[in-house]
Amino acid sequence: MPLEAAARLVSELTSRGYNAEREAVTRLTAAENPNAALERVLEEVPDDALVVRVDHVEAALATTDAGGTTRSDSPASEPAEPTPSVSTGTSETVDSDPTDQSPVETEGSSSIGRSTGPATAERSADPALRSLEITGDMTGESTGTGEYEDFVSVFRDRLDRLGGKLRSRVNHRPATAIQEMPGGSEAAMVGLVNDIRSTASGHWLIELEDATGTFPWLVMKDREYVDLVDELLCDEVLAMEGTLADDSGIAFVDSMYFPDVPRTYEPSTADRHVQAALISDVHVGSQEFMEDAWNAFADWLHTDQAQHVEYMLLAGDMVEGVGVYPDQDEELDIVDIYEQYEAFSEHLKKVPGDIEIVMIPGNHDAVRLAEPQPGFDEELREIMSAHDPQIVSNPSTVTLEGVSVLMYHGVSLDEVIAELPEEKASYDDPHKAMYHLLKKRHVAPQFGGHTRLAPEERDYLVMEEVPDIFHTGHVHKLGFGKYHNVLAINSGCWQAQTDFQKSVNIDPDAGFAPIVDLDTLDVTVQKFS
Ligand code: D5M
Ligand code: FE
Ligand code: ZN
Repeated sequence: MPLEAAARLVSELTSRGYNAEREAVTRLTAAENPNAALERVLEEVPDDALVVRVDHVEAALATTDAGGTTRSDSPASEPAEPTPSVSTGTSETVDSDPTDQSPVETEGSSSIGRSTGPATAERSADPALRSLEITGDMTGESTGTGEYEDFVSVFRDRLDRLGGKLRSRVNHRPATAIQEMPGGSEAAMVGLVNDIRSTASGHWLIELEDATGTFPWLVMKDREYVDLVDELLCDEVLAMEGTLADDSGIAFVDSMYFPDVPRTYEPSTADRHVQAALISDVHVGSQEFMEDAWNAFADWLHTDQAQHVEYMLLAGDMVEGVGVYPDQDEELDIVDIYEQYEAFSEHLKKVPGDIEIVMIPGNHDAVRLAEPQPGFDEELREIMSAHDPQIVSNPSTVTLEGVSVLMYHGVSLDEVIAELPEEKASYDDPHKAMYHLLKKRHVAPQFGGHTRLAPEERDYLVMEEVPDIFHTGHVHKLGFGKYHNVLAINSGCWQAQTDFQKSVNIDPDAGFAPIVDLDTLDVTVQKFS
């Protein structure tokens, strides 16, 4: 079983809301039919379990012949491909199809520099030229009580706001009104994807839901729109147009529309040459935290070469945290969470004091795991106060000299990568997974049994405005490219490969700092490892 298969199994597990014990993954990959074994485990694992443990796997393997003789042809058995360590998405062609079948990236200039750290220079930035505004920070605004009504209002808000981007594009009717229309009528609906099923004859049935009810839409296997079905996620908002069947019980899809980013979107740029470092996943407190690389980065920031870097954005996982994944404690260098933040603060102090820092939390940080995640509490803010960073929620938007940057840690990327076909989203091209979030105008569309979503009155995860830059982390892979002129950039990490990542063949891009020119939105990658 190639190691690639283990990574696939892990992303499949994560997409269903489970973390995994390393040994559990090893057992699963060793089964003769790992996919069948996985399905069996998922059926048998208790509803409230968050972690798939080795005993779950053993129990499932004992009660099944999932170890049987046929090997599935799922992607899990594909051979591993050689992977470039940095993916910059410069190779795709521009697609002018107005139906928007696939994300498009345009070529941005980029280069990778090996930073050796020339002599330290005086930084001469003029803070008076700067501007930094935060929007969408929900810290202190949480209204959720976890009650059923909160789920109703968060989805209603999502449908209202994302539906608003679609309603002018189709002649839509509520689900209940469509049910009453005569057979053969043309109909259109804006709704949340409630269910996606394949039919016995290979067509696709997509159930859309709006405030009045649900209606089933059939995508025929020979229609052009069938190519879009494999990128749909449950709970995303879209519009469908089609023809009602004779009995009006179903409609045949003729077109599909996504909230999307307009193809003609023109991002704002800064009026002067100024740069921002977009990083994430520092993981201080882990034995794998790459202190030398971090120090080299901090030293470089003091050099002439970095004199235009006036902003630093940190997209989560400042520290390694405690108890985030099974067996994580075996790889901790600092076991106390507060001491981890104290150490992180010391590392942050090495960054030139005049650089403006904005940070959001990630899944390893000491805030609630469910998204949106509020910014750190007072005690942690106090620990990190030396550099006076702006600490805001995950997600939040920061506008730097007119350039809006949507910062989101990126946990949903695991899900997008697991659900979509390899060529549309993969760990090697994390920015392509981000394109799908832009197209859906939502940072974490899918709400599954275990998806960590904190229902609020408002859906803070909706991308109301198109950002000029979309910045995520989490998957520990560096990749960037443009989608309808929006720069999508997933920063790498400052943590070398952990034992778990090794066991599932995740090869992180560690010790890179992507630097964005805010006047051109060009990216340069500096390497420090
Ligand atoms: O996760 C970094 C990446 O590694 C992200 O793609 C999830 C994956 N990962 C790491 N450890 C686990 C376990 N134990 N189960 C499932 N997935 C895992 P980060 O959370 O940023 O460290
Ligand atoms: Fe991380
Ligand atoms: Zn993370």
